[in-house]
Amino acid sequence: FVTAIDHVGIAVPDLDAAIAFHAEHFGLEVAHEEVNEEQGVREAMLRAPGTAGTETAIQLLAPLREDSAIGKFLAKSGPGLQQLAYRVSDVDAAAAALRAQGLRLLYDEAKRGTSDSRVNFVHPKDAGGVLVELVEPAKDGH
Ligand code: V0V
Repeated sequence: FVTAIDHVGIAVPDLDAAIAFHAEHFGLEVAHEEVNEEQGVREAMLRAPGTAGTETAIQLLAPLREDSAIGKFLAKSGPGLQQLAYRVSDVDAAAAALRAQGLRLLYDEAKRGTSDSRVNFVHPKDAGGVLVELVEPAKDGH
């Protein structure tokens, strides 16, 4: 049910500084920026120049609060890779299939992700130490 690698997420203490770093050294461009209050993040999606918008993105995640997922991750592990996100066509079906295989999903119901996508996560302890996100993009093509 995975149709693509949607993005790789990096926890950063300062979003603007991280955007500038990736632009200066790697030439990545900001395709999208938003605040997700529920997740406690300010985030940016970066892409290589000239790519159409469906290729794998780099997601920079900065905490809005110390007690958020990213705030806790930074306190414990410092800046670095925080998640791997698989694109799926139906996040509810994907979550149900993985639950049936004995993996723990973090949410009973999908939550709102970037650009009105619907997301759920596999617990990192059930996925080889990797926080795996499942992303169902919004139907209007965001
Ligand atoms: C924690 N652990 C990780 C981890 N975070 N391992 C790999 N990758 C990570 N990102 C390890 C941690 O070191 C512990 O290992 C163990 O898992 C349990 O951690 P914990 O301290 O009990 O739990 P917390 O409080 O650190 O929470 C971990 C979880 C939390 C994964 C439950 O981060 C969470 O709810 N994440 C999902 C939401 C999220 O990440 N939101 C921000 C991105 P030891 O020490 O016991 O061995 S928002 C987003 O991506 C959006 C909006 C989007 O893409 O659309």
